[in-house]
Amino acid sequence: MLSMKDIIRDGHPTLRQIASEVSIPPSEGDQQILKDMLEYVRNSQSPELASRYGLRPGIGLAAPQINIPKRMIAVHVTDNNELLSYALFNPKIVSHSVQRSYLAAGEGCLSVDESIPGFVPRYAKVTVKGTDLEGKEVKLRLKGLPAIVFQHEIDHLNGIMFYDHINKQNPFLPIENAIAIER
Ligand code: K2U
Ligand code: NI
Repeated sequence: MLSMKDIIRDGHPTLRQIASEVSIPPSEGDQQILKDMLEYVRNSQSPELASRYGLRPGIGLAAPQINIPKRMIAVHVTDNNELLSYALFNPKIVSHSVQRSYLAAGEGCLSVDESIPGFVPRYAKVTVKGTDLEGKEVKLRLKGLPAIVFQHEIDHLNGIMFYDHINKQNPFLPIENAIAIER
């Protein structure tokens, strides 16, 4: 079972690497890693397990965060009472809206211990393609918080941290033509 000791922190070079494509069909080893990542995200949202194992709650996790520079992400998020739970190999944003969105409360990251305030501009809608644990191609059309989570996680595969997107001069500068999303 993954825990916080497996999660590398800001400053570790792996977080700034471009992660490598996973060969498909995925190996048993890669499948196990991705299953463990999804299990972490699920466990972290259980107050009992989170406190018992000292897990910081997360709604997503990318393999570089556990020092594995491979293109694998896990997302487990409830939005408007709908649960989206995905473990994907080689996720890719294949199209996106012009319109932007952002979390009104800003973003955090399991690999960043301190809070870094500011608006993080994201695409309001994205279409993501990837391969699931069974090796099947999936295509997801996402908006709202799920769209933000997937962009946050796919950024991790490209060595991008959420705070890279924050306006340095004015972190809370209103983002034009953007939807503010309350968590
Ligand atoms: O990748 C990660 O570090 C997990 C991130 C995912 C995330 C952060 C901000 C916005 C979207 C995704 C977080 O630690 S998950 C914590 C969290 C929980 C609920 C809402 C937002 C962030
Ligand atoms: Ni993160």
